[in-house]
Amino acid sequence: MLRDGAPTLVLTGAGVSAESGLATFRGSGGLWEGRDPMDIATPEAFTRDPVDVWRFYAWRRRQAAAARPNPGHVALAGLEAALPQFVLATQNVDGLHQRAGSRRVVELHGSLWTLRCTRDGRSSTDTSLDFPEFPPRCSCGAMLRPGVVWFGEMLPEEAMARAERAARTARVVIVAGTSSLVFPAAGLPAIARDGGAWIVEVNPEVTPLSPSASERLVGPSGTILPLLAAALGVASSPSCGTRRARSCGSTRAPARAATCSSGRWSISGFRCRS
Ligand code: BJW
Repeated sequence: MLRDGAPTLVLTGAGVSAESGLATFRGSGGLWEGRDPMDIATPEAFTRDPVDVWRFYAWRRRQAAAARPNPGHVALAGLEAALPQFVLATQNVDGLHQRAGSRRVVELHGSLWTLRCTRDGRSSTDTSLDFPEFPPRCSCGAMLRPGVVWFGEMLPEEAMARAERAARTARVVIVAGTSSLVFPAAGLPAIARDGGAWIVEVNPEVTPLSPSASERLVGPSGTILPLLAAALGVASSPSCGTRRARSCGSTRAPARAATCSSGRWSISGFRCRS
């Protein structure tokens, strides 16, 4: 289907950035291990202690800035260049997809690199790593907040609408590096499945999506996604992550796919379950 240029939606989560050295949210070594996420990722927490919340996000910004896109990010940028109808919806806020060369990125949970005025709601891009004070202030004097989506907040309307549209029209959905626990993002594959799409999950662990996935590619996305791209003739060398990826993402390479027992392809070396 991918070789035929079928409309494709990719949904990514924190696991895709794990091999760039960024911690995931849940599981062992998770970002909030030992600390309840609800302590930090809620508007209530920000109201209660904006300085604490801001110190956490300032640390996240420094981590993300120091990280490099990994071969999984680069492979997805290559797929975008190769597929005419391709949408990448990410729950990640780190900006690594864009730094790998992806252009059609829908940021469902906002961005670490956007700040929002708590008075008038206006957003601006800001990449600074040091703030003169916590919380940082807007020019109007009001507090700025991180431009991310916290629990209990609505997702950006346009981003969600684009992702839902892509889910309704997709024939292939690749769900990579997400625990599929957080809604409404976790509901996108079901929308696509109801429309008859083929759902491929890329994850070393079982998730709530696993039983209903059409195919499971069990392993790290930094290995599997480049093989998937290579199977389509799109190379994504690990070194691409440190360069502008659009040029290297579009290089042709020999395919390395084998046929799976389910009648579809699988990637040699990885388990394929349907
Ligand atoms: C690898 C790997 C490798 C590791 N390769 N893989 C329906 C039912 C129940 C509840 C709700 C519902 N609808 C809405 C809700 C409430 C809530 C929700 O979903 N709660 C659940 C916890 C149950 N949702 C919301 O509040 C959302 N808002 C909303 O719906 O508004 C309307 C509404 C409000 C209230 C009630 C009803 C409706 C907003 C959600 C915002 C999420 N925000 C966060 C923080 C963003 C800012 C920040 O980054 O700080 O987003 S929480 C956090 O979780 C972050 C992530 O984007 C998100 C998802 O996590 P993700 O990416 O899946 O990471 P992990 O760590 O969970 O998983 C990593 C995975 O990678 C694992 O599976 C590993 O195995 C794997 N992995 N290494 C591949 N190398």
